[in-house]
Amino acid sequence: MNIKSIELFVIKMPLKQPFITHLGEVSEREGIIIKALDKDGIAGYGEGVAFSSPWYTEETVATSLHMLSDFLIPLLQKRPISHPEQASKLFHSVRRNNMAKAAIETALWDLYAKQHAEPLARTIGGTAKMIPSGVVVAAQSMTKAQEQIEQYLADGYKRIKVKINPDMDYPFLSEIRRRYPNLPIMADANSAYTLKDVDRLKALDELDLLMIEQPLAHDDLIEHAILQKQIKTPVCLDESIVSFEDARKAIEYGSCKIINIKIGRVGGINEAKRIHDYCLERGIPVWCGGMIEFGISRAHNIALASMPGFTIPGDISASNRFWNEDIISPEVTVENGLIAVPQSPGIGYELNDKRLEQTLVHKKFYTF
Ligand code: OSB
Ligand code: MG
Repeated sequence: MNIKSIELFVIKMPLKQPFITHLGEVSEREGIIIKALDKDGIAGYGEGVAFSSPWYTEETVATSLHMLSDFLIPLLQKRPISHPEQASKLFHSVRRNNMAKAAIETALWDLYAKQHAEPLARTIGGTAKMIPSGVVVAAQSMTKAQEQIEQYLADGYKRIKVKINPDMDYPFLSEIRRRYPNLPIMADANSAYTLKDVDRLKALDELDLLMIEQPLAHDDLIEHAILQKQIKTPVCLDESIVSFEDARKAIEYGSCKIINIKIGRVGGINEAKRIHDYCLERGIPVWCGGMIEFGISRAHNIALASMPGFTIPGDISASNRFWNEDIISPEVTVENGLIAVPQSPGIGYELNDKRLEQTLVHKKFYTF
């Protein structure tokens, strides 16, 4: 791929308002932006989506930097590749660390698409010109959540996801359902329940939710299968799916009826595509999850979500859902609940150098 250099930028930005779940609160976001430059001066961008602390997966910004600097970039320096699909094999000797792998793999995909002067969406097999956008409400109280829902519906979002836990489930969701009888609503529990809560979860069946996301432990496919047999609401898995193999097993066991695909969590676009293709063949709907990300990752998500199996609106909201000013230009916007898939080469958004500079914590440079 003719790579000349790779640059890593660690950035930090406050969220417009804290993102609150039963696992904790995110009020400031650190992230890693990767720029892969080729010998002709073409730049591909990727984003590392691990958080500052390991609350969602075991990775952090610091572990990602370690993996990138000490293992992944040296592997690429030693053995140049000619297509981003070869990255999975190249990185095979490094176990897990999927978000670190995805950070660099997605930069290679953007670079490859730009080298071939085609939109990334088309390069990876995406067909949709517009994708439906969903938004996540993660607030401390019913009142705050209510305010946010009002705002997001006014902004044009057509699908709402709310975070739930045993202290905020049936009364909360039934009140939202009462106010918005026809709104597509989904609930995300981020593993807040155990099988002892089957009756609580069964009670949600009457609320006509699109799905319940990750009700049980992050690593338990068997108990999710037991739960799914007892509730009508489709179970969707997020944390439990970190690879194609996980997706295959979850479908075979009947652990879920829907899968949330996050490029970072599964280690890159390659693995995301494999999961997508497998699910499409078996009639399992997929949708693209979010990581409170900056614009580069958001742009990769848009390309991914243009693939035909992404039939449910993802957690791909506008840049201004989280940021006063994003690091890309133009920013991602949502109109009438839809996001236009860029038709210019690569991810179709430019890095906003001024904003990158304002939010920069430190940077590293590697030559090839
Ligand atoms: O569980 O899907 C999740 C954010 C951070 C970590 C995990 C999750 C989330 C979200 C919001 O639900 C996604 C977004 O809108 O970016
Ligand atoms: Mg989730």
